[in-house]
Amino acid sequence: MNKKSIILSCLLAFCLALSAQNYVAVSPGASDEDILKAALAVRPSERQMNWQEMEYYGFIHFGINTFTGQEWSDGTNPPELFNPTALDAEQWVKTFKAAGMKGMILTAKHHDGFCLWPTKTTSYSVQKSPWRNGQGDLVREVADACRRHGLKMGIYLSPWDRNHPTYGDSPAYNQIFRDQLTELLTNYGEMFEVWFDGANGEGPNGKVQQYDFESFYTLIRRLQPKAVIAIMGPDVRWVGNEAGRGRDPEWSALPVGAASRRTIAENSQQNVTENMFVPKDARGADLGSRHLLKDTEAMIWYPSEVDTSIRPGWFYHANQDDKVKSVDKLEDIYYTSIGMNSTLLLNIPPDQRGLIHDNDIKHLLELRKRIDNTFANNILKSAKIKAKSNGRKYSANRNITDADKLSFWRAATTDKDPVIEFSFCKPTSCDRLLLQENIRNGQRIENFIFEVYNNGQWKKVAEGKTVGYKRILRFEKTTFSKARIRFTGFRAAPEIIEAGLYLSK
Ligand code: FUL
Repeated sequence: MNKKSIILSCLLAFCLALSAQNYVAVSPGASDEDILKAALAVRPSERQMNWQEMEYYGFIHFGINTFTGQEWSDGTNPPELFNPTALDAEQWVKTFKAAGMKGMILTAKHHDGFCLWPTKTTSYSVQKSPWRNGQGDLVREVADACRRHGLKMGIYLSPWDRNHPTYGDSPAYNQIFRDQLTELLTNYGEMFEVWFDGANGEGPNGKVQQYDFESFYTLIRRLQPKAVIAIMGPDVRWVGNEAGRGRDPEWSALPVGAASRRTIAENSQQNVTENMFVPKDARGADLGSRHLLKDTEAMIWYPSEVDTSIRPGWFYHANQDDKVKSVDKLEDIYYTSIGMNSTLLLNIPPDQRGLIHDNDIKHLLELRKRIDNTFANNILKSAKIKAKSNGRKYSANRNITDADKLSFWRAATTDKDPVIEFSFCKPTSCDRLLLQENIRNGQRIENFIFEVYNNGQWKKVAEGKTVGYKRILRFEKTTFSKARIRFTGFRAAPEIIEAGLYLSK
């Protein structure tokens, strides 16, 4: 790009950021066409965009359960049990960095109510534990290590609290929860994500707490305007299962009902002993295709996050040391999350020493190696690229292989069958297609087909529905000297920011 187009692109991005709207109202009785306009008008906010670009980050589940072998404890375990012998947050952060992750989300408080920082809101915390003679602050240690190594930090704070005496007395507990948020969001530097779990296993005779979520959101926006609020929150959607799988189609532009807290809570895991990492409905479900938009009051930008654990449990259990997910399985998860228009939040639970186990580290590093090797060489860089049509000033050519977030190809608005064609001087092999849509201008693509030309004819190799921020298709290794992508369904002229063909290693 020359100087002038760089300045223009920056200006454009600035204007878009100012006008980005992640909520677009639809008037009652609106026509299909008007609803579609709203679906196209909805855009990621700047904080959603920054979060989406992180792609891969990790969870740390660590707390009182680490020392009792439990997944959900009821808040009665004595705090004295919390006693890691060699805790080293640096080791966690270095492992995440080496794995290629961009951030770390720490369970500051899980459902049992045990707080990993010396909070003023309860005595059920590290202060009452022997760890660092009751002087420890794990949130501080993680925050410091993250800053030192350039990893972003996020906080998981469970709304469900099985220890706090005020839980169930709605106004009193809401104030406690706001106080906890205030402590976490003012004393530890910048946070990129606040994670609110929808799980609650109180059962029919349990306590009923009416959470004042709106007040939690207002507080977070004030204290940490850059942080996204996930799951029981307006910015980031739980993909709907804990098995590491996104959908096809995976729409980020969705009818507002997708953010209903009631539905999220109802679908959240209710009983950890059963079906924990078993895929539920997410695979087949479709949340945002055209026929599902009817009667919506508004469209929202609500992108998906895939959360899953590297082990069978969220917390560490020594008897799961040989059950760390295989590198093949983790690689598969990479493709069904990051490769399916979602971010990946992979849980790595430290052990009772307070260290990440060697088995987990080995698989994480091996995964990174595979991904890095596979995506090191974009074969398209040596191709001649030609689009059937180009929107004014948006030619396919180098724009889609230049790794520039702002330069892109757009098909002409009149083109009913947009195609980008690639030709190579010699036969070339690949088994991965990567596409990134210019989501700053909304999510548009509904269907696409990848074809190669051999023996005088075009043959379909793979196809997908949505693209969104990033889509990766896997297929059998195929050799060709000409290939093309046909966009067979779209809501407005497709815009591609990056495209790549790769051969897996
Ligand atoms: C679930 C919780 O119940 C699990 O224990 C874990 O924290 C997971 C990330 O979310 O809803």
